[in-house]
Amino acid sequence: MGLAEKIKAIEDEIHKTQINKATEHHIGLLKAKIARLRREMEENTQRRTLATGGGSSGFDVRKGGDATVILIGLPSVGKSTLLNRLTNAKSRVGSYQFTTLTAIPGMMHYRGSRVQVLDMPGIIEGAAAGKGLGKKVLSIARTADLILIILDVFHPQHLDLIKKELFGIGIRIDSKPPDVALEKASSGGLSINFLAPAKISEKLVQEVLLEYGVRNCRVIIREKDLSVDQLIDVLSDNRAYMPSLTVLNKIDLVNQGFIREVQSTIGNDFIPIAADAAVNIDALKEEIYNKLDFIRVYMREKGKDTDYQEPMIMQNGASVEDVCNRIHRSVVRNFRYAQIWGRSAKFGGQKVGIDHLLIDEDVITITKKI
Ligand SMILES: Nc1nc2c(ncn2[C@@H]2O[C@H](COP(=O)(O)OP(=O)(O)OP(=O)(O)O)[C@@H](O)[C@H]2O)c(=O)[nH]1
Ligand SMILES: [Mg+2]
Repeated sequence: MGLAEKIKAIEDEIHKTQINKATEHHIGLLKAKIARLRREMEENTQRRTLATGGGSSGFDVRKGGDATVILIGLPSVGKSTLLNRLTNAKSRVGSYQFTTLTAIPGMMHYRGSRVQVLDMPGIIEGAAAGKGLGKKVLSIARTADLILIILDVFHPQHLDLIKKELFGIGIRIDSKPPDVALEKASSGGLSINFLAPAKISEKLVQEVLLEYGVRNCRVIIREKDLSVDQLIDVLSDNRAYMPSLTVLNKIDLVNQGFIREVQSTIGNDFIPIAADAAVNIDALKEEIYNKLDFIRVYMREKGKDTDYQEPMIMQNGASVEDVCNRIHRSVVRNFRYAQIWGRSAKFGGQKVGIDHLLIDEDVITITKKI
């Protein structure tokens, strides 16, 4: 039996099994088996592509800007129209499906930041399993900093489908990696420590670990209500955790009442826009900017005025070291101290070390060793 058939057989078994307390354990284990077989199948395909010299497995996009945002949605929802509104790009717009066939980049300039926006071909149900260009689209989505889910005002229910496809390719939107630490060892067996109540028994944790070939390991579970799916995510180590925004396009075709109706049916926050007529585009830019959690850092060269024209755009949580690395690799090596003016400093001109964390609109001077 091939891998695909094995997976199918286990999936069938899960479908046939009623979910209750008595079968929970069994189903958990079957899920782990499927996840492991899928990974094996992925690895085989990758090996085969390499062996046959089978070109690149994705679109050729060079990353640029301070962050990358990707537009994901079904065909004809208005992704290309939106790209053209947000950036200076000119992606082809068509009244028929699958107008866009590759990744088209554009640069959005907003509040001093440069955000790369990627227009993508539309995805359809089964994308994660390889339908259409789905796999290529979704694998680029994994490398983005933010996913914009674009919905057509008349098909808001597609949100579930898109979420399912993203999930299927290993993307976990709007969630953090489960707090589970694995300290692998060469002997000593498995020791499992629950530091929070979980939905999964110690025995199931053990069996899932064994399914993944982990025999000697100290496991520390801090995640509250850890499920078997989350444990599988931890063990699969190819999951991408990233934020998302949902956009409802073509609102020019409906009235306010209709939009409120959508709000109550999809139970998800969204930003209503009309890409074509440029309605609410600035509000969307603002949301994108906020979601990317940028901070602006102004450079002041020793003895000179602060450069307020071109702030350095960093992600929230950036340290002085990150700023140094943005300037040049050699800066860290020659770093002596930095001086800060702004909210992260106790007083203007405070001397700080390389680990100091910056806050939006800080001014910084870096002093190097001579
Ligand atoms: N009424 C209305 N039509 C829109 C809006 N935005 C886009 N359209 C139309 O919707 C159709 C599809 O637009 P595209 O931007 O090509 O859609 P897409 O999502 O890029 O489509 P694919 O590349 O095929 O996946 C075109 O006829 C657009 O003119 C909008 O805000 N309102
Ligand atoms: Mg398009």
